Amino acid sequence: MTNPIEVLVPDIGGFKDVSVIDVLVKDGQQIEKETPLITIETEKAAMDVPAPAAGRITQVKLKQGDKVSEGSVILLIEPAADADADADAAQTASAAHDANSTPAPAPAPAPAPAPAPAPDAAAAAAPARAVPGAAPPIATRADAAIDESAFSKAYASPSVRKFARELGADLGRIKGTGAKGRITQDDVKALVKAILTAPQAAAAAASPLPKVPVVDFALFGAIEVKPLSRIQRISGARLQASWINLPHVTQHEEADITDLEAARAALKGKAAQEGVRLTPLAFIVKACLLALQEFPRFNSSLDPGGENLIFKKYFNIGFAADTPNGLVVPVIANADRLNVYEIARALALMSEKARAGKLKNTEMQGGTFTISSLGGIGGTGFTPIINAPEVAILGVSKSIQKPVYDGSAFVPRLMLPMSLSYDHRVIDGAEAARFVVFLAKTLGDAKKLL
Ligand code: CAO
Repeated sequence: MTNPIEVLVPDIGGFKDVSVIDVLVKDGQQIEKETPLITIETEKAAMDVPAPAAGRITQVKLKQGDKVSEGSVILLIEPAADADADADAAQTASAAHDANSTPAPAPAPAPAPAPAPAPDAAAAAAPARAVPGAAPPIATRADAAIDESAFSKAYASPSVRKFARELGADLGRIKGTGAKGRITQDDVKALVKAILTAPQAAAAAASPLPKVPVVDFALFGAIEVKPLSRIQRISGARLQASWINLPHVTQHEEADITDLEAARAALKGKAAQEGVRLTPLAFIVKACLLALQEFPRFNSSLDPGGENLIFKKYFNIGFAADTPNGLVVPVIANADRLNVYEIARALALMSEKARAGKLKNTEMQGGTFTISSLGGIGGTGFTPIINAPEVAILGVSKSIQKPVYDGSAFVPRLMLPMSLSYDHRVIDGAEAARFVVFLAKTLGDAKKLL
């Protein structure tokens, strides 16, 4: 018998201050090697941390709700006599890992008890493999499609959260049937069953995507590898999901904003005195709101089964904001209740917060239609990707003076290029054309927007 040793949180892929959602053992308990000790929940996955050796737990150092990072002490254990070698290996390798040196040789880790992880889970689990024998393999379960913010807010017990993680079920999509709306295990099962029996899921399972070739770029010259930012990783997965799942069509149109710009120029100075930066985008948001009210289908979403259209009676406008950490989409809630000055104020306030990384999750949720404006930068047109489950997005490019024939002569007019991408399952081409024509007409009539 040896002195108690500390069992530490192993490398968890760089995540810090991760929540302990379950403590699975207690003081005095005899455990086997690989017995799950705690469950931690990163934004990507729930993971069980298993015991590095068999023995008797002398003191559990963590409780549910604690935050941990790599190296946090989980518990003290008196290793069983025949487990000393494992325990020594675990300790030695932990120390070696802390010092960033090569890990001590140790027996190859036992295979992870969990099913083969999804790609995201594989990334989270990779560091554990990089230190053979140092930390025992971690069972990870993840689902890239989970809305982490909604998941974390869902009203459910730790065991139900764990169960949902195991199945890759998004708690944020479940309406609890338990006491006070608490989500039960049966609710999670019902969601999974609904997804599995949906026709789309069957189709998706039957047609895995072909893979892009893997190239070792270093064979051809010098390279430098930099990690994507957290925002880029999250938005990248969502953009890809939208691109793959929604049949996109982009409808282009130009709006004559000569008169609107004249009106804006006249109002800009006074607005600035009141602290409002009146950019073209505020008027474009206003025009979109009028168009959405005229064409409610553009403010709808398909239900997950793809059989019903959900018309939203509120108008929350998201706008793409370029930030040093990547693309974010702040949402102006109930924008239809605001005048153009209030919209301009909201745009300025939220883009400033976005760039400072201070947007709350709630300020990026609930959007019903998105605008991506690259007009301040340039370009003549692009193909914006729909912010699914929304069904349309307006891309705006830089306005430019163009010669427009007025029936007798070419006259200079300020033209604003617009690119409307829409989900062709929900919106027909003719309706999309009507939408952009309406939008262009509205933007041509400044009085309608003030
Ligand atoms: N045509 C010509 N000029 C335009 C214009 C347009 N369509 N839109 C804006 N401008 C002008 C503005 O008037 C402003 O000029 P002044 O300072 O002289 O008034 C200047 O361009 C810069 O505007 P801005 O970008 O600061 O403000 P905005 O309200 O137009 O946009 C925001 C705010 C947050 C949308 C923008 O800053 C941004 O981040 N754009 C990038 C969005 C993006 O990355 N989209 C791609 C997403 S991937 O699909």
